[in-house]
Amino acid sequence: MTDELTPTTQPSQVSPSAPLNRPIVIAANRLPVMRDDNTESGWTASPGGLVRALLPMLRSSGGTWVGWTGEPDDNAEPFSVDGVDLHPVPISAEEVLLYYEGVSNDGLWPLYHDALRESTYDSLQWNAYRNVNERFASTLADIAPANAIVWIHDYHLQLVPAILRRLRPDLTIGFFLHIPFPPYELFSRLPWRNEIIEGLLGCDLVGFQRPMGAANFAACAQQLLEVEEHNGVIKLPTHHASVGVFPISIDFAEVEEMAAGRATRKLTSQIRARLGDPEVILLGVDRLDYTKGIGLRLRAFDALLESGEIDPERCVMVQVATPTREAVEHYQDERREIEQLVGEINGRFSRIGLPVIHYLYQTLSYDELIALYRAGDVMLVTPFRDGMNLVAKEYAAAHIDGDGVLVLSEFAGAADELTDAVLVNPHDDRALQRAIVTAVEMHRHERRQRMSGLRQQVQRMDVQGWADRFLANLVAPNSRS
Ligand code: ADQ
Repeated sequence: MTDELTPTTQPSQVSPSAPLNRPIVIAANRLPVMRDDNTESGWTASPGGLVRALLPMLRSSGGTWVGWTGEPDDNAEPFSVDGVDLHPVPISAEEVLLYYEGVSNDGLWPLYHDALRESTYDSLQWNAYRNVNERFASTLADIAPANAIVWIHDYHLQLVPAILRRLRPDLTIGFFLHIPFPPYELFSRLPWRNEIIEGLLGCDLVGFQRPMGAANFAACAQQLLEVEEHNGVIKLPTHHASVGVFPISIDFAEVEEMAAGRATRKLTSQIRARLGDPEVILLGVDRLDYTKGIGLRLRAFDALLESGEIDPERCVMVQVATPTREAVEHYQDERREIEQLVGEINGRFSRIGLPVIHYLYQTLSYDELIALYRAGDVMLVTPFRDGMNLVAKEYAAAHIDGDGVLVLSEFAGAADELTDAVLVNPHDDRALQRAIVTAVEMHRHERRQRMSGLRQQVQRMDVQGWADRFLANLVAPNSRS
């Protein structure tokens, strides 16, 4: 069945068109802002490439972003930040538990990531998910101007497209899934599998990070709803739903500019000095999520210290783990396991004043992060499964010195594009250890050659290009009925 999917298995090719001249409304679980008492509105734009790519577009199209403020029971009125209109959708404290922590982060997240942890399926939670999706859809139906483009983001809002199409058939509706879409064998476990596929098929265009996600979705739609897919288009009685591949990226120019700044250079040398000026700094930067394979890389480092293949007097590891989803039990377990591992390894291989692993359970500022990337000689990105992984791309963009080695899991979406990384199957412990040694020992000439390839790729396919390509495909005639 997936053989018919060849046309959707490459990143979509419709080139970015002229400005769309149509209002755009974005919907995502979270609004792109954080509370900030130092500003007049009390809000400031959140950092991150996605926000930076989409906000200017909203500003120029007079569009709006619809989402939750992040605070339970917040009935905030619509407001503006930096010339962009923001429309809050209220979510109650109970819905945070059921829709957000429950279905989204304890049900869909593990299932969509290879079922790495047991998912919770609970009909009470599902009712809350449906209610919140209905609320988003009716808010969008109320505020979207006639013939607007609505672009919905991620796994929290998979029912919104179909509900919205029923309410407002004049709209052009797109959806982008930031995480993987699982194969039928896993997806079919979901008690609400048909409802989700029906929800997504309400779109004119459904976008995925990798060809496999697009193929899995089309296969699930064919199996579960008996629809026909040809050349990436599913013909439905009401409209045509297209399926495409749009690998997300970062704002390359911005990261490069930050990396080149004097303050960053100073911070980078301070970091190296504080780490004891080691020959090699190995770096990991992730949300503390069980999908990211933090434990795998710590165990690989441990084995290499034990065997003597890595010398603790030459190499140190820095692992930054951002606190995330702390109310969900799987995340509490993961944190305990990682912190125990760090303690055990440091206990055996550190010297007074010189730990072999520097572990931070913190959210850093973007400037600090870029300085850290610059300081890192070897970046370890070893997820079991990841939609894309922007850290891998940020690391390459930050290395304006043209040096540095990226060790990258084949199971991150970024592996499709970043073929100059040292690609590895992180489930294979010996292969992961070998990849780390290869990176540490790599000759300067090869490091520079590979880094140049990585940087060219990320520069060529940046986040603005991603957004332009998605929108150009969304309004292209072949994606509409
Ligand atoms: P995430 O799972 O959050 O995103 P990722 O793509 O790596 O994963 O993005 C993380 C972002 O958080 C990066 O931009 C990074 O700079 C930032 N970050 C990480 N640690 C930080 C820290 N300690 N302090 C401050 N910032 C930190 C989901 C999917 C990914 C997909 C993205 C975008 O799971 O696969 O790449 O969406 O589609």
